[in-house]
Amino acid sequence: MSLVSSAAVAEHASRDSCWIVVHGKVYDVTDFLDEHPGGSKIILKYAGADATEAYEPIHPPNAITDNLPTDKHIGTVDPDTVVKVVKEVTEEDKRRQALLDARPPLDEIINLHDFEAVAKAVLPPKAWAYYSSASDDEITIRENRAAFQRVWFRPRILRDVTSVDWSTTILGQKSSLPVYISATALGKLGHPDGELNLTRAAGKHGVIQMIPTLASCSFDEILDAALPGQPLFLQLYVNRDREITKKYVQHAEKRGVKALFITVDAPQLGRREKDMRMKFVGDAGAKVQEGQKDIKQDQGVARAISSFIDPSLSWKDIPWFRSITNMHIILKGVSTPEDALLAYDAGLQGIVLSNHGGRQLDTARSGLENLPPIIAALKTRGPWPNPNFSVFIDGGVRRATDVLKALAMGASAVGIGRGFLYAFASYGQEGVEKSFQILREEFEMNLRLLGARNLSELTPDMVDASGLHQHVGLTPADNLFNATCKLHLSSLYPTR
Ligand code: PPY
Repeated sequence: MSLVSSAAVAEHASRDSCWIVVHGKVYDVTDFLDEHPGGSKIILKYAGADATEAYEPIHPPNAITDNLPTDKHIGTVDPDTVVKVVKEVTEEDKRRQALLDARPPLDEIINLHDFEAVAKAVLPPKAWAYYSSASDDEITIRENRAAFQRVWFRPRILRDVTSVDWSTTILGQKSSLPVYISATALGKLGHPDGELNLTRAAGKHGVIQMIPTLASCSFDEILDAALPGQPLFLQLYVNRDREITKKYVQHAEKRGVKALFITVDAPQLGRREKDMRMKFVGDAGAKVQEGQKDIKQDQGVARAISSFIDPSLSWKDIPWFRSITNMHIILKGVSTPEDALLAYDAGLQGIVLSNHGGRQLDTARSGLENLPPIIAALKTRGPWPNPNFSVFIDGGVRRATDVLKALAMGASAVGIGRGFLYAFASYGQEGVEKSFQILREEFEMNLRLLGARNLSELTPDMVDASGLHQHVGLTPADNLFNATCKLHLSSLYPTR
């Protein structure tokens, strides 16, 4: 590859000829401008210059090389011509650093809610908006927490709970917790190591990570960070170009991924208004060019990059997925007994009762509320639990008690997305490890208090879910969070 001087790159700083530098390589993106899922405006902001810093958090490293024909790979920037700009430390940088410095020490973090409070304080506003946002009026995201509060325990006593064991098997893979790390996208918005924080912590503690299609790290970087034999699952957004999906899925299987979770609740992305208001792609200062076709401005980071997802996906595609992989196939985002039975009858290996963390159809019911009718429907096909079909739930899970309720009601395991995301956004890998430690302690204590020595001793009669479908009345306030985390936070960070 030829060496290109910075001055030569700078000559291509317009819509008619647009070169950018990413990771020291020069690319001609002129013909790609209108195809960029995030719109042309954001690329033009960096026309003739280095775009690495903006590119990094929202693209895997290979996105540009995979999408741009090789004749558009111009060369390598001549390092001798790069003017080393001492990056100006802005007021915002200083403010963030002060917030990071003021984080409570990890041993003061005592539950998963605490990570959320710290993440809210330390994350750049755009990252917080993207991660925390949910659709429309954010009713479903609140309902996900509220639903757990409508299920009450019926603990049993005098059962010799000296030793208790909360380990399990998820889709044939050993797991130290009845919890897996659910997929959340764009990890580098929250921490420079992105999803690798999760991979490393999960490997060390015997927890299974579901890799997101839209990770900031590349799929192979994540696999390379895993320990030999570390079980991993893959979340799949199905591409309009099925060949891309086929290659991706088969590559994952070759690298040893054990299960494919196909996202089925996002034919179009929900309106996450907090994210949209951040105008992620239409940043102030972008060079607005004459005749620019840019319909993708001001819509938030998620909507900006979601156009590759195929809304035509249907039940007819299931046999095709079966034909391209031997991995377990699970549908992520099921809400009704009707669809649960269709998935079962299609020969799939499981479903996730999920509303996408409240980010898709607002006022959709919680996974927990959908669990009893779905288990009842599946029981018409044979005894439950069924070793060949798993039912997972996710959404709003922050406590071992949440997990134990779902397991008692028939779930096979439970996914946590934001809980672990906030742990690494605030403290990196150590934060994730701490979150596992917190959950372990909660499982140990709550299994004892419930009178179950292991997960197979959790039975439906250990919960009273009779109020689960009662939607009347106000959503209960998250009292503990309000009373402790927020107050604690406001004393630490009076400006937030
Ligand atoms: C989400 O944000 O809810 C996602 O599932 C990830 C995502 C990110 C960007 C585009 C589409 C989906």
